[in-house]
Formats: sequence, structure tokens, C-alpha cells
Amino acid sequence: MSKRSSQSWILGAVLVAGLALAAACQAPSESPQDLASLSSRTYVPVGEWDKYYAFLSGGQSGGVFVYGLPSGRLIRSIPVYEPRAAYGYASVPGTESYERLAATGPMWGDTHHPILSESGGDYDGKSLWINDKANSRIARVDLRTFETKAIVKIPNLQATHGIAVISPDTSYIIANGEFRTEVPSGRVDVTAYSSMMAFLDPMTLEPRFEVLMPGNCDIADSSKDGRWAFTTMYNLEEAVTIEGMIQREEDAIGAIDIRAAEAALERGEFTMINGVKVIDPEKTTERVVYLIPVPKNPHGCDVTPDGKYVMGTGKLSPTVTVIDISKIDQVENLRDAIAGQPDVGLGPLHTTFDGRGNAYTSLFVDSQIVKWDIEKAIAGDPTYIVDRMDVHYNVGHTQATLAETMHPTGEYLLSLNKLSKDQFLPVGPTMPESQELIDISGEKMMMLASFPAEPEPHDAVFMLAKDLIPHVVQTEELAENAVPEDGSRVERVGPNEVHVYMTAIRSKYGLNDFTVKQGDKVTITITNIETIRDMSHGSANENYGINLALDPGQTRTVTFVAEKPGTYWYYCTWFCSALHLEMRGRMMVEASE
Ligand code: RUQ
Ligand code: CUA
Ligand code: CA
Repeated sequence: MSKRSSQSWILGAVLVAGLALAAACQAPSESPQDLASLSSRTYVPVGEWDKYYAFLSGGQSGGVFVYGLPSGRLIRSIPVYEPRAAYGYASVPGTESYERLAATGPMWGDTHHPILSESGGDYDGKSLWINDKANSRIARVDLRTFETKAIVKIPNLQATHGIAVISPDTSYIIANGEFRTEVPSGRVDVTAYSSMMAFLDPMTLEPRFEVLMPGNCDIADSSKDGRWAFTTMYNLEEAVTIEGMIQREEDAIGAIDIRAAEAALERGEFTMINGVKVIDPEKTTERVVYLIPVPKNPHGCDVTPDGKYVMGTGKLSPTVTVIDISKIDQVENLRDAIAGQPDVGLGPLHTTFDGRGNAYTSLFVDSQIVKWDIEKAIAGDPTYIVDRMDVHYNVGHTQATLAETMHPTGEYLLSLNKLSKDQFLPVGPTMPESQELIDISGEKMMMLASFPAEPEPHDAVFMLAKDLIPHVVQTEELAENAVPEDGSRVERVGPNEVHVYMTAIRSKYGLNDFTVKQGDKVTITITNIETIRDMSHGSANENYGINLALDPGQTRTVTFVAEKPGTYWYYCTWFCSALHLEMRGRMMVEASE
């Protein structure tokens, strides 16, 4: 095992060297390739579909971007923690999506890590979860409709960062709180600072329990047998400044024994804090938390598809620490669970897999993806480095197709680069992020293409299109409150309360007009009664701040107080037919005396 670690490093040097090296490595190091044949590998003919869905987190854009691979075409963006008028999402008070988001915190977020539901260790196409680092939240997106369906603020933690599905059957969603803060919160008490790992119900996202953790929990993953939750931790110093956080030579990968945690809950070994069962691992009969030492301030935490190893990727150390999962609860000294610690290059952040025994590590400082042979590295065979590929520039996350499942396809790898610099047409001082698509099906990596993204994808997951398409609905199922074809009407339900019901279908609303009184509390319910896919309608009320978007079959409601008297047209916002522009009606608000 290499003992060369991070000693020679200081943070400033890491960053400066990173930028300098990035500027110097513009030309791909590969031998000249036939560009036409390379570009044909990403060419998807008109009318044909991509082989993969790629879900990229939106970072401070607050949602998820959905691209097709290998074309790199943006197919959809899914708003989660930010309003998006186009989809009528969280942009209008009095709508369901707005009230749900507003109830959990501000109307913006910082998403890093998309994860997908699993059955039997493979993606089942049901749900996607995404964290909000800035506001301690997590959300679930329903993949049948690509819509956000649940958002929860997680109690007792700050900075929801690493999240993971507990494999193989999505028994929990885990979410750690990266920043140490007092538990319970609501007072300043440095002595009560702790990180946290929350175990959430996958559907409701309610915490089933939490575990107090030292250090700063960072990236998370799980073993393939449902037994272990893992997280990298970079602040065993328990410091509150950057200088303090890089004092010691070692930090850890934390392993939480889920079985032991559940047993502790059964024995009542927990404290209720803000309605959540919180386990203090110092106070349990059975050991719940193991801290496996790794070089200081690690970042990535990734379990191999065969479930044998969990890897801590070095960041400040040029190494990846490979931990034998089967040894964690067997060895006296946790160092003996470390199977290997290969040098891979400068600034390693994340590691991904092709299912053929190779790991691919992103090197932020070297601006490279390095491919290495896991078993050779463990055996100390000096030829473990298989290939290196320059990327543009300063890669953060990297993911290979289906690498998080037990059956990676080993076909493509995405390099999610932090800086695009000169890669795209200039658009002002801030440039888009650059994603590079690399073919990993052969011995040597092959750079295929790049595509830009809005700020700022951190991580990505992929699904084979054939596995997801059968789950995607073509029209929404009619809801209980759907307005039937002949059901458009106005009902006064109280002296100052009116319910308006109408349908929308090419190219007419069920009501040409309706009248309410100034000061009325108005609830409008609209159902798009189209029965074929892609026939969306909308309803925007001119100068009234009201905007609904309706998938085929969908019912939406909005409640507001009609404060302004006068005539206000509502009109369709989705171009639905040749008479789309005529699709409108009048809301008339009679002035109160
Ligand atoms: S963290 S690279 Cu959430 Cu790696 Cu961003
Ligand atoms: Cu309905 Cu345009
Ligand atoms: Ca540290």
C-alpha cells in the first residue's frame, strides 16, 4: 500500500496548480483520430431516440436536466426547488406546487446528486431523488411524469449533501448533513455540533431515524446487500475554519451498520429530537458506526458494482483508498480493511466503474480521467494504470453508464467539467459548464463530444431508455377533482368565495367567461381533457399573475383573491392548434361599492 499521501499539499497550491494545468492541456493527448467517424458515434438521426437518459443535477439552477446520450440533446429540465413558469411549477402562490415548495423553505436550491430507485440492484424506473444542499432538503421526482412529487426539509441537519439509495431494493434513502451544527438546533452551542446521517422513507421522505456523525459527512453510497451506508468525512478535526479542517493527516470513510442501527432502535437506544429518533453511536449496545482511516479530506465515496469495495477518493491526496467491505466488522484494526491505496494523479474527486474490473477517477487538478485496473492496483502490480484522457477542464464528478447499479453497461462515461473556458462560443464572462462524453467500451478511452449545460451540474446518473420508456405515461390519469367534459361551471360557495370549473381542449375553454366580485376568494380548477400525448394547454390570466400549465389529462387548481376590478383575459400558453391564439376567455371582476 502506498503511503505517499497528502503531506506535501496545501490547499492554495492545489487550486492554483489546477488552473495553471488546465490552461496548459488544451490539446487532446490521443493520437489523431478520424473526426468524422467519431462524430458519427454520437449522431442520432432525426426521429430516432437516444439509447440513454442522462439525469444531471442542476446545481444552483435548483433542478435536474435530462439529456439524451449519446447525442447530448437536452430533452427536458425538471424544476424542483425553483419556479418554472413554462411548466406552471411553483411560480404562482395558491397552486399546489408553489405551496409545497414554499412550505419547506425558499424558492431556490442547490442540487448536487441525482439518484435512482432500484429493485434487485438495478434501476426500476420509478423515482429519482435530488438533494438541496442550501436548505437541508430532499425531493422525489416521479419518473412516470418527470414531475416533482415530494419535498421534505430534513430536521436536525445542515447542508444535505451526499445522498444514496440503499441497494439493492431502495430500503431507505440516506442523506447526510455536511455542515456540523448544534443538535438540537435553535441555540448557539459549539459543544453540541455534529454531522448527521438521515435514513428516510423513500416515498414520503420522512426520516425513520438519524445517526449522529463526527466530522463533515460528504459523499454517500451504500453496499449492494442493504447492510452498510457509507460516507466520506473530511473534518475529524471538528474544526470550524478551513485551516483547522486540514490539520490532521487522516480523515475517514464512515460506515454505518444499518442492521445494528435498527437493532438499537428496537432496544430504544435513541433520543427523540424534533420528532426524529436520533441514535448516538457512542451509546448503543451494538456498534453502529465504523470510521475507516483514509488520507486527509477525501471526497468521493463509491461502491464497486460487485459490492466488494468502497472507495474513498483522495482530493488532497493523489490516491484512492480501496476498502474491503467484508472486513469492516471483522478486523480489530480498521486499517486492515484497506485493500489498496493506488496513486492515480492530482486532485482525485470521484470514481466510477465499467463493470469489467476498471475504475475511472476524475482528477480535478490534472484535468484528466484516469482509468485503472482495480485488482491489479490491489495486488501491487505497477501496470494498474490503463489509460489517461485529458478533459476540458477541471473535472468534478464523473459517471459511467449504469455504474451505480450491479450491472454497469461500460459503454459511456460523462466527465462533468467545472470550467469550460474556450470550449463554446463566448457568452460573457460566465461560461456554461462543459460535459464531455467519452467512449469507454474499449481498452483506450475515446473522446466523442461535448455539450454545454446551465449552471451547474455536479453529478449525473443514466438509465437505459428501454428500461424507462415503458414507465413514462402518455397522458395523466384523470384526478378525482377532474372537470368532466360537460362540467364547466361557476359556483358561489359563500358570500365571498367562488369556485370556477372549466375544461380545456383544442381550442376552447369550457367557459368563454366568468364573473366574480372584487374581494372574492376564487378557486379555479381546469382540466385538460385531451386524450393524446403532447397536447398541452395552459391558462395565463393577463395582468393577474396567474399561470397554469396542463399536461393532457391533468387537472390544476389555483386559489387567489380577486383584488383588481375590470376585465382580464385568460389565454392558452401552449401552442396547441391553428386556433391557439383564439383560445381564450374573460375573467370579469365587478368592483365592490
Ligand atoms: S460534490 S463535484 Cu456535491 Cu463532488 Cu459536487
Ligand atoms: Cu390550448 Cu394553445
Ligand atoms: Ca481533515
